[in-house]
Amino acid sequence: MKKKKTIKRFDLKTPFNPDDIKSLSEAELELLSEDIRENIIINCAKNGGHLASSLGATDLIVALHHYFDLLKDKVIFDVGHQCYAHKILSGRSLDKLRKKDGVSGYQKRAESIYDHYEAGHSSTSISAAMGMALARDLHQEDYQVIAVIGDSSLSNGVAFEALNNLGTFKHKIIVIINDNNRSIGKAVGSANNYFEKFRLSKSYLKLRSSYRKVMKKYAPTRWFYYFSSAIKNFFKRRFVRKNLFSNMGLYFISNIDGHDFHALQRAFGYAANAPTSVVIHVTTHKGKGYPYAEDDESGHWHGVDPFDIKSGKPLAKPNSNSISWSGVYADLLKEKLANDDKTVLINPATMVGSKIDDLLITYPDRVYDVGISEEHGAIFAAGLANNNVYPYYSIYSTFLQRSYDEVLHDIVRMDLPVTLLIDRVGMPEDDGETHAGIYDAAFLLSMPHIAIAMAKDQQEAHDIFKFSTTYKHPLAIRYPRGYTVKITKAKDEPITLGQWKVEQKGKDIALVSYGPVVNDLLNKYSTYTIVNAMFIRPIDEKVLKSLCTYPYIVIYDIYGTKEGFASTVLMALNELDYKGKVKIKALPNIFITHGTEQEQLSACYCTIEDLDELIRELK
Ligand SMILES: Cc1ncc(C[n+]2csc(CCOP(=O)(O)OP(=O)(O)O)c2C)c(N)n1
Repeated sequence: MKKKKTIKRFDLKTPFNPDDIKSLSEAELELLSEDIRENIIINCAKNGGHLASSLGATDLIVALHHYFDLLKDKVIFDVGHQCYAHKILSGRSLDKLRKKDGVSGYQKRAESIYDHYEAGHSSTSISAAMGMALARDLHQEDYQVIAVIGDSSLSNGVAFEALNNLGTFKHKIIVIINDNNRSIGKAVGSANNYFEKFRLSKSYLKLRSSYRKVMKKYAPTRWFYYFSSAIKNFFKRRFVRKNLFSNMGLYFISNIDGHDFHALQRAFGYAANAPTSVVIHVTTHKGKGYPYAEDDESGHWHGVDPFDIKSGKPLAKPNSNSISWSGVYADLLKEKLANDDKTVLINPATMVGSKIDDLLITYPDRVYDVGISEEHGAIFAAGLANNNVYPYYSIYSTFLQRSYDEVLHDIVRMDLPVTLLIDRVGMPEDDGETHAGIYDAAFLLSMPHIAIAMAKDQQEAHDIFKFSTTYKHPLAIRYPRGYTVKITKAKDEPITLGQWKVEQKGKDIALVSYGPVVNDLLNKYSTYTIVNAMFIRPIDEKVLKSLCTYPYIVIYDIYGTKEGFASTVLMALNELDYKGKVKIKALPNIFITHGTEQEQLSACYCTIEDLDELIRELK
């Protein structure tokens, strides 16, 4: 009797050997995928991370590792947040995912020879793949370059610019569109509607997965399954309609079920052997394998903090005495939208993180999620302001980097009353290098006259926001991740442009800082003067002048690089001909690897203890 082959499970507690995947059967690949998903769930529950995207892309990544030689062939994952299975298959452990000394949450060249490019910001993969393909051909080398990009990342301008070039580009790449019909939350815009034509529905994917399982179980049905698939594909290729991609001159393969290894391998086969660039449209189910994430419409499971696997509840207990900074500004926006029917709010694809997604439903005509379109969002705001509607542009500090030119060229140059609400200022924490919120202050300060403010607590946030409602010029309001003490009701304490506050009067040393860390300084030091520079620009010259009698002035900034606020104050003191000694503890202009806020501040020599040491050395 023929011995039945027993299929093994995969012990992913020890590093996976990348070569082992090559000999696996389709049934074994399915089991491997299941085991990888389980490992991803366990490690995201422990460390937090981009759970839903990574679960949805697991089968696709397993198929890529099985078909291609990913040491030689170079795969670029757009953003990189979905590549956890790739990390596991290239022998890495997620045990300390996004923790100090653990693996990063994105592709990272220093981490593995299987990571050929890096990202964190979206929509760069096609351009990068094209550059790498041209370099390959100039070097007369032979390998595939593959860009894996999500449907929402594809809707960004950078990706479209790349596709526009790709149509006439002679150097072959493979683009895989991982279409799960989701962004962080709901996918938006007409590009998303366009994919609807090709998309396989969730229920169809589920049904097809069960059908596939049943049909593949026995030899005769297995044979019928493959035969009928081949006939279907033959006709599909002949009768598929002209579409955006084929009109651009690209070879387009659509309707691939991203959880069907057989279909994926066939599509990869066509693409690998095609003489020109190929775009493969793959439908996947975001969150696959974890029911809460599978059914998630809100975007909660896109990126999560540590949670209990069984209940899906976050491990951190809510604290009724505190409120997140995003929540503080979301509440202020809520009030403003309710009381002023000319207020418009714009956000590029981070509504969930900034806690303003519910406003989309309440004010569909005045609240816009423009998708991953940071440049467009800024100019859209400029257009509104130019026609006397004063918008709020809510955006993460790190993604504002994408809008640099639009803020400078459109908003600031025309002196338009747009208020930037800059979320996630400061240390990038788990996300690391690509997501630091520390560069915006310096680059905004390089532009003429845009006012920049940051509150130390909820009351001040209220005051600064109120100020924004009457200020008729460009204004940037910055706020960090994390939480602040919740107040029941803010008082109306009007502030003026450029106002600083002397929070505490002392002697010998004047400490100048801003933002929530001012509270820590007040807790730590009772004998020094502490100045809260609520406006990073314009600076309060009157207060600064009054500090010139001190022998020492110490500038402390943990929310921006030293080229920003610290340099501005230093130059102002120079103009005032200050005769004392100035010391600066501000963030160095570096890239900061993932870890906790404290670990990162420590790596920047910018903790309160570092400040304390500097102060002790002064005396
Ligand atoms: C330039 C930029 N803007 C915003 C983000 C935040 N972000 C990370 S993933 C993501 C959604 C990506 O959706 P999609 O490409 O469809 O991939 P999925 O997670 O659904 O697999 C967003 C908006 C980013 N990384 N880069």
